[in-house]
Amino acid sequence: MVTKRTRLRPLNIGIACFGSYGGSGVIATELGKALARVGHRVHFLSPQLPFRLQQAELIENLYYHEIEAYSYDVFPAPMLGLDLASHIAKVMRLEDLDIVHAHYIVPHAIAAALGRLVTNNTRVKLITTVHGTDVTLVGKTTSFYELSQWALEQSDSVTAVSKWLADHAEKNFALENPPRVIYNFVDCARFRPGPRRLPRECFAAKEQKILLHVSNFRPVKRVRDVVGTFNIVRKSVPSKLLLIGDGPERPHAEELANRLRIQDDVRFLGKYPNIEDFYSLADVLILTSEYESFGMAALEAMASGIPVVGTSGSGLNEVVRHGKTGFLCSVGDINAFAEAVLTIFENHELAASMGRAARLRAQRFFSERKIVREYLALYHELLGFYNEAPLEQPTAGWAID
Ligand code: GMT
Repeated sequence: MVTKRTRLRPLNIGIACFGSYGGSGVIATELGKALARVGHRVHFLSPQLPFRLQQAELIENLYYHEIEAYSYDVFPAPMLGLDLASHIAKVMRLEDLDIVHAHYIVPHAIAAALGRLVTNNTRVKLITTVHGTDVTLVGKTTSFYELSQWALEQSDSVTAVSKWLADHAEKNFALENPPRVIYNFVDCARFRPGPRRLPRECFAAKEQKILLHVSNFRPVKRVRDVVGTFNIVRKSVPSKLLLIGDGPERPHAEELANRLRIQDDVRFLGKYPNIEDFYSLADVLILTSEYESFGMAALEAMASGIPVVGTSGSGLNEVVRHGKTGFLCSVGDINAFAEAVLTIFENHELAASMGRAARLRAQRFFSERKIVREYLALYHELLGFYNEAPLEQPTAGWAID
């Protein structure tokens, strides 16, 4: 097929994403910032200023469109998705968008598809990146299934953050074509091994190891397994558990720590924006999730040179290499998690070599430069700006164990 050649020019890109804490919003924001830095005009559409934008340097080509949910007495609840669709339509028209990139199906991909429908604009291309529970949970509910499936069908391209998630999306929504896998990325300059950026003595004694957990404390994260694992670990190696983030499971995890009488060695530190500071202190990151489509915390830890102990059987298998950059254990098996953590804590050489391998893997497969280029190649391909062969799909074997 011969594709019309069009001279490359800066693109006008709309990004619809969540602004609060969470991996999908982080990736969307970092992608937008990276695109703006190389000259594209990027319009964020979100109800809250994405938190990674709050910390951003001023970038000339970045715009933020706040989506305010209109409320009216007879509305039973605000209808944010509709406000978003309307704003997307407006920005599409006024800013002459080339691309609308929705991160997470509900409500972003649905609103983007609706926005394009009302503008009757067939030139603008819609890309949906599925991130996780939009496929495995929310999009499957009767509330959202039909609209989610429709939004994916309307998208000119659907991408998934892992092969595992691409398979689930294809199956759950009976997609004609499997989503293209474009992995998440990390800024390897920000997340890097190196000098401690916080005083370690404030968190642990000299002889103690530090086990770190980072999440949004939702049930899928199984944070109580983190506490249960630590309870076993600390009996063999003096250590502290630091937990960063907040969410509905936090009180249950705190209660468990109290019940096990280990609360003095477990610190719940809440939300913290400069998370790289904590990776610079940690000896191991632990993620005990029921599943992760990807696991951003694992990648950030790896880039920081920290081995990861996580669960096997989902997207983490594509991020962490079992036995090389950490260990993967069955969901819920806290004895296996503890053994894995202790193996790393007790073997300095192994810990160091895993940390080095983790850093190299993050740089090689998940660097910002590599992945942003993959997204840009996709944009160009959809707009007919390229007539080169599309980038190859990663196949089992290069990022997947
Ligand atoms: O899908 C979610 O639960 C929310 C989402 C988020 O915004 O944090 O998390 C998912 O997307 C992240 C970014 O792509 C992934 O790193 C997480 O693994 C994924 N969460 C799950 O699959 C549970």
